Amino acid sequence: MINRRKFLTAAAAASGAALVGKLMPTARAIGASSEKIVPVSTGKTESFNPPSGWKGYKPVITPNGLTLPWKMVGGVKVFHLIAEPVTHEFASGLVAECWGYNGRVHGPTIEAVEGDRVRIYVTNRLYSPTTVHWHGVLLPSGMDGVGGLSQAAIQPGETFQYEFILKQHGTLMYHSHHDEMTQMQLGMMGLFVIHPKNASDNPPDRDYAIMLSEWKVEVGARRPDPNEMTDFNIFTMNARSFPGTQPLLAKVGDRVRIRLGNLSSMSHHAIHLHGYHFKVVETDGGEIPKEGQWPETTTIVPTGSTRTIEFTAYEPGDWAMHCHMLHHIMNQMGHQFGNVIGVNTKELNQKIRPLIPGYMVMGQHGMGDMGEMHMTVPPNSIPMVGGQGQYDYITMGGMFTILKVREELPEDGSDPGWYESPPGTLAQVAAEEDLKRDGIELSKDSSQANALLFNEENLCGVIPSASKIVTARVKTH
Ligand SMILES: [Cu+2]
Repeated sequence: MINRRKFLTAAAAASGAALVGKLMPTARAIGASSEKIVPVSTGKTESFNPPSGWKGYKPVITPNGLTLPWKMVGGVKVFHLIAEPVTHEFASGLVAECWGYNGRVHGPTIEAVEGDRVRIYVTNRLYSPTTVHWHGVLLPSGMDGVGGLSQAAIQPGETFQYEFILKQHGTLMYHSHHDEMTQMQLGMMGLFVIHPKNASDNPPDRDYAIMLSEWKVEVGARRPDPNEMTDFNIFTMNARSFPGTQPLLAKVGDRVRIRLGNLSSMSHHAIHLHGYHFKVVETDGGEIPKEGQWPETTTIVPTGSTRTIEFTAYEPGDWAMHCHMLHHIMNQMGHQFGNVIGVNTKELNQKIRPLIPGYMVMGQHGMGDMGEMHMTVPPNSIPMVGGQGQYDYITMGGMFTILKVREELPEDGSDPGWYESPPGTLAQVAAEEDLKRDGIELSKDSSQANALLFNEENLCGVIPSASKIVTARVKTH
C-alpha cells in the first residue's frame, strides 16, 4: 500500500526536476538558488519604543524577537512587512535558509490597540507569490489574505496594502496564506497583539509573546524541508531551539503574562510551566471570563490558535518551561539511530570502525549521552539535547526555555545568571547519617553504580535487579 507521503515523493520524482524547481527549492537545489544572501538572523531580542508621547499600552516582549516599528500618518497606524528570504540561526551551530519578514524568522510582532485603524503594506521580495492572512482578526473578507479566495496573490516585487479597523483585543497571529505548506514551514508567520482600549488600567508587569513552530531540517542541510508531514526534528519558541532560547525574566511579585501562539504544521503543543499554577485567561477568540478560568500547570496550544496564561511570580528560582511532548524537547538526530539503551556498544564500535572510521554507536545510557559527551556533530547541526546547566548537562533541547524569577534583576534586562538555592533547598546526594537515621540500608555492593556494570559487561537483554539500581553514590563526610 502506498501512503500519502510516499505518493507525494513518487509524484515529485515522476514529474521531474522542472516541476520541483518551479514549485519550491529543495535542499538539493540550494546550489542553484538565486536568493540574495542576507545577514544571519540570530534571534536577538529587540524592543521597539512607540513614538514619544504615545500612551496606548505597555509593549510586549518577544524573546528572541522584535516588535514591528510603526508610525502614525493622518490618524492611521502604518506598518510595513517585507516578505523575504532570511538566513536564520535556530541555535548556535545550525543555520538555515528560511523565509520570513523584515530580516527575521519569524516575522516581527505586530502591536496595536483596539480601535486603531491599521494600514499594513506587504512587499514581496520572494521569488514566489505570497499573501498575508491576519489570523483571528475580525475584518472585511477582502482583507483576510487568503490567496485566490479573498485576493489575488502578491507577485514578486509587488507591494499590497491591507487596511482595517481593529474591533477586538487579544493575541492573534499573521502568516502566509499562499502555498501555505511551503511558506509557513519555511517560517512565514508572526504574532499580532492587540491591546485593549483600557490597556493602561491594569497591565501585567511582564508581558511575553512566544510563537511555537516545528521544522524539518535534515542534518547537514541548509533548507528546511516543507514536504515533511510527521517527522519534524526542530521545535522552536520564536524560531529558536534550546539552548538558543532566551530566558524569560521576572521579579518576585510580578504579575506575568505569557502569550503562546502555535502555527506548527502538524503538532499541538502541551506547554508546561514548572513552579507555578497559572490560569488560561484568553484564547484568540477573546478573554475567558473569570468564572471560566481554572488553575493549570500545562496547557495545550492547538495548532492555529493562541493561549494566554497569567500567574504571579512568587517563588524565586530557575524554572523550566517546555512542551511536554517529549520528542518536542529534542533537537536533530534523535530519530536516526537504532535503540541501544542498555547495550554494551564497545564491541559493536570496534567491529564497525574498520569499515567506517570513527564510527560510534550512540545512546547506550539513553539520549543524555548526546550532549554530555560533547560529541562533534555533523556540520550545520546542533546536538540532540541541551546545554550546560549550573549543576549538570540539561538533557533537553527544542521547545524549552527558562523562567528566571529573582528578588532583584539587572537594570539593563540582561540574564541574571543561575539561581543560587538557599541552604537546605537544593536536592543533593543523601548523607550517610541521614540514611542511617531513617532506616535506609544499602547493601555494600550497591554503592557501585549500576552504570559501571553496563560499561564493563555486555548486558544486552538482561534486566538488572532492582537492588543494583538504588544508588549511584553515597555522600560520606
Ligand atoms: Cu510540543
